[in-house]
Amino acid sequence: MERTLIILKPDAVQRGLIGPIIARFERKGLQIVALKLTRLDSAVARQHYAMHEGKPFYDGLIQFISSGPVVVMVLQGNHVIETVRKMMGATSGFNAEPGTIRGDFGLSSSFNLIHGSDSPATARAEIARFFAPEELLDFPAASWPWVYAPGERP
Ligand code: IDP
Ligand code: MG
Repeated sequence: MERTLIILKPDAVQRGLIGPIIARFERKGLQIVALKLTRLDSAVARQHYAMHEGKPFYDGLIQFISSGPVVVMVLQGNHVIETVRKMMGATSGFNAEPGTIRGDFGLSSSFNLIHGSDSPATARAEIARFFAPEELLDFPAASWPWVYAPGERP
């Protein structure tokens, strides 16, 4: 099964949106296989957002993502990377469709609540950045027989 790395950014934590956001993923049928509250120092933040270095919003982004506690977690499920990206919505809360996390909870293009990996290769690198292998729990979810039809089941 596919895995993806999620960060609930400092605005989500400070606004009390950890529960409502995680609830959406649980209701969808996705499985949490790793989870922690932590804080990104600026070295980790720079590594995580290295692809945006040089862009006008880069310094503000590093400042923002390291400005307070974040929740990092790994979600698992069939097609989880694309599923989560759809659930997140467009980068800016103003543009994001209602029904998405960013569309329902935010208005900003920088304080946009959540990060989700954008490809399998990125997900592998990002998961390894935040979790040691033994922190990833491999267990059959009790919901699987009802979330997935027999042919789709892990
Ligand atoms: P994504 O999070 O939807 O994948 P990216 O383009 O990868 O969006 O940008 C990474 C993060 O950088 C965004 O989530 C947002 O916090 C910030 N960001 C992106 N574009 C802008 C912008 O135009 N102004 C301010 N911040 C931005
Ligand atoms: Mg991105």
